[in-house]
Amino acid sequence: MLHLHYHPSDASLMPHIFLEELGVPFELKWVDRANNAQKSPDYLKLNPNGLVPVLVDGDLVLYETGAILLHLADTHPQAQMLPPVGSAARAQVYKWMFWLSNTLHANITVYYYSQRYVADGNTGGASEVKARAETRIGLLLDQLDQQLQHSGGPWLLGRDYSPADCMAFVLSCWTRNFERPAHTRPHLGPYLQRMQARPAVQRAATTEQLPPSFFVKN
Ligand SMILES: N[C@@H](CCC(=O)N[C@@H](CS)C(=O)NCC(=O)O)C(=O)O
Repeated sequence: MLHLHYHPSDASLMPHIFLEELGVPFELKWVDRANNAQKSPDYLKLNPNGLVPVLVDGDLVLYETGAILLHLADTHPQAQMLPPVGSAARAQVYKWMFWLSNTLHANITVYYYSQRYVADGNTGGASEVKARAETRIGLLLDQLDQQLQHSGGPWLLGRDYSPADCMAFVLSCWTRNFERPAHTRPHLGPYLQRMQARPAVQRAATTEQLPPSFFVKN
């Protein structure tokens, strides 16, 4: 049985949606972030970074959302969630998954944890870091919007849904309270609606008890 250590609406939502897409049995293990359980000695044995998510697949303990998604796609080849190994299409999925992880997600982390990038108590500095992160993320969302225009949709890479879609969707939802959220862009808006309508997304959202305000501006 697969176990996903998760916290509602966090990065763990990406593999949670993907597990629902695959339709395989799995068990969720709630990480009590309010009590900093992600930094507890037991959790740090699973992920020394103290971050959600972690996937446990038998003897394999895996952290990093992108790696978890790729592992799940690899171990469920019948679902055909990735193009053939060595193909240009597969390389494009890798490119977007890395970009989503190390560029878009990394910048969103700066936005949400801006106080970590300044000295303790420097609230003015933290606000400045947050504002600059929002500007930078805005440019990245423009890039994502252009990719959707270029691919022609309905999914990020075009006709075929891939794990990159779970990442693009959740990261975009996290910008819902920005001055210019992802969903206000011409191609991202309809794409996010298509994603939200997928039964797998609906099931994960119900399980995690996500309010409608998770998806669009409050
Ligand atoms: N690079 C990691 C980032 C995961 C991450 O940032 N998780 C956040 C939740 S969205 C977290 O666990 N934060 C807890 C903390 O910073 O203490 C991944 O992709 O899995």
